Amino acid sequence: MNDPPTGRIFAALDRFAIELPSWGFADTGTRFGKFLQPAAAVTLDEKLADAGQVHALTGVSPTVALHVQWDLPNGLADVPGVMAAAARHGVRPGAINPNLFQDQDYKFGSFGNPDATIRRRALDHCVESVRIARALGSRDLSLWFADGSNYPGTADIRERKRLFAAGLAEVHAVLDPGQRLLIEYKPFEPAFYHSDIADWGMALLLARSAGAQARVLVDTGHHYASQNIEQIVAWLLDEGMLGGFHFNDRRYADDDLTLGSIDPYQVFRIFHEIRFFEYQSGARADIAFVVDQSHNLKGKIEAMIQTVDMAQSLYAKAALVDCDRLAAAQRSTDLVSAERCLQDAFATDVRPSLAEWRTARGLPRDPLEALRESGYVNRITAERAARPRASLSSYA
Ligand code: RM4
Ligand code: MN
Ligand code: MN
Repeated sequence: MNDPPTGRIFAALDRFAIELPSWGFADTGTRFGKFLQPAAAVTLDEKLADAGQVHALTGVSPTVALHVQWDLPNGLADVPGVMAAAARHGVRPGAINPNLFQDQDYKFGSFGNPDATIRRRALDHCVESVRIARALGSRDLSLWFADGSNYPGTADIRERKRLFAAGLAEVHAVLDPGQRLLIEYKPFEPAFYHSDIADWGMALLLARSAGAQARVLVDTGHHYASQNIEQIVAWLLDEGMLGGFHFNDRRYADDDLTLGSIDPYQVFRIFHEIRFFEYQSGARADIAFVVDQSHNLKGKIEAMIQTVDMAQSLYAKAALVDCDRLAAAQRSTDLVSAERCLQDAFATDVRPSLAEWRTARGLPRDPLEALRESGYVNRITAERAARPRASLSSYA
């Protein structure tokens, strides 16, 4: 095979960015427990410092998604501190995630709760989160709901659907013109009988009814095992309703493993659908790429650099699909040629070009190696092991 076209790879990498989740640097775990890491971030300053480290070494992760309850427990009052910490660590606040699932009040749901007082509380929290996003200069309010029920007959599914539609419209009404409402879906967990926003169709209907600035967010881990995620992506693109991703990999359920660790071809196929859409429409898809992972066993900063590196490689591979050839092969139903367009691109080793791109941009050729050589993890391990952990109370 010929050498990969460097120009195409560089052009793709120049426009690629991926947002990191603040909670990806904290101790998170499974429902059976957490394995604590001495280097894990506890404070927001530590989370932003670690994210800043990933961005300094990769150059493509300038923003950090924040969870209001975990990162801004005092709400708007925490905004100046967050801004100062972000600036100190060379990153910016990204998507703002209200927390509508941890408080005891939310036992029977938030927007779908039969109790109007609790629904009000959830709505007020979202409205405050929009204000926080505005004050931080963040564009996206990213909503995930744990709402649902565990047993047949225990919830009025249609009534809850209407409550969700009303609640989302109310939140949408307080957005600034440039802001967006991203609606994430998930088929099960923590609810095990019905989830109020269980799939992309439900999220799409709710986004449509909420208002013009609402979009669907696809978390790659939030599908049944054999579901065709790239088809969902293609449909949402065609409807102008794809707002963003939460990237992670999985083998069984919502495993939150490192992107591409189980099935890199899946991620490649998603990127390909986006690139093919852009090729055919001539428009740039306005999509937020965000990581949503929980590294229970791996070192968190290393895992995050692996993720960014994997995302860049797969995005670069997707840019190598010869779209002219592919479109012609599809039109003439030359199945094997069409399929090979994808397979050839996926099989191309883009690592040398990626290393070259990094050198050309003044970044380390191998960010993981650079992290190990920097001594950063050793330093924070010593520093953080020395501080009291009593304040570690929230999930992340
Ligand atoms: C959910 C979902 C959300 C994330 C929470 C913590 O499964 O993926 O995006 O914020 O977990
Ligand atoms: Mn998610
Ligand atoms: Mn999830």
